[in-house]
Amino acid sequence: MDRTTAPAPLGQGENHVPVASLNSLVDVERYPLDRPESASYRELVASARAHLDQDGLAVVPGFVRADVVAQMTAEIDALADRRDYSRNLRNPYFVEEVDPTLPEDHPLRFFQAQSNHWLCMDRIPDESLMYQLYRRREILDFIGQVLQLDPIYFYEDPMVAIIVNIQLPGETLPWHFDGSPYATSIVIREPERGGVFEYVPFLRTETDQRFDAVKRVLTTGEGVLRLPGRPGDLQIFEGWCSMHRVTPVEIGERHCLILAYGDEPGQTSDWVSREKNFGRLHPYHQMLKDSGEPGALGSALTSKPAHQRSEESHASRS
Ligand SMILES: O=C(O)CCC(=O)C(=O)O
Ligand SMILES: [Fe+2]
Repeated sequence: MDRTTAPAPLGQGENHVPVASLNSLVDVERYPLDRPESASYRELVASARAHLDQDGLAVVPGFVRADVVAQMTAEIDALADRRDYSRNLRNPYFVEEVDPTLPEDHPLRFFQAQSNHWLCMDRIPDESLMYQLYRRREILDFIGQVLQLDPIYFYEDPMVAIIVNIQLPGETLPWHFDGSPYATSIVIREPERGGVFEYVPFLRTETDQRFDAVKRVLTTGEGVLRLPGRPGDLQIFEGWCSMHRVTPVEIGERHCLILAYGDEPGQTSDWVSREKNFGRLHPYHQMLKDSGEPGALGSALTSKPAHQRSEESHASRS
């Protein structure tokens, strides 16, 4: 079922009653998301926050129940013909026009082949467990607590509020910084070989792009960490300051569900980047385009979005 109306507001959960219970998705004995007042909930949040601050990455292992992960895999497979394909040459900053006087080995001139498939939200039915999980208020609140985003909102973009990164053999998302401060994801399927998430935590800061350090990562692999993506783990990641990639899948498929949130109600994304990434527009983005909204290709070279530019402990690290 496609969402074809524009702008397809999600609303912020007040009137929306998800069908799948929290405990059917997440084992609440292990992760007490239903008891935010409990000491164990506060410990869970504090531990995830500490990992995010120290390592740039918090992992909640086995967050999604194994049988739900299996059903999500089936959902993704059933929607195989609704995937969008994306293929580009890109540098780590998603900047297309680069000053030709920069040295040849400057990271801005480091263009890499990217190819993958996306399953966008407007192709994902409301009834799917992926959408139901996204819309659980307790999960939204938990992520808001870890990110210290209070209030936190569902993202309102009809294509990317949730999205699945699907990598088939040979497909890769090369080294990049995200344009948004944090990324929240759940690996649903791991390939048999390849498709490894690699990252360098806190590689740049808000005041220093650290191009020399970025260049060393790109050319020598200095400081690269690898994260074994276990299906069902929830990952909360500092994608703006930590460069990362997903290496080419060699055998099998990698499916990763990406969940987006906002610090304000009603946030959507730019139509230009949607067209560039997916080769098509949702009617909502088409409406923006037709109405003369200028749009601009998102760039991860701009400063970190304002709501995260606070007293973060790592901001002064280099
Ligand atoms: O699939 C993943 O684990 C990460 C995807 C990613 O880095 C992105 O969409 O920016
Ligand atoms: Fe990313």
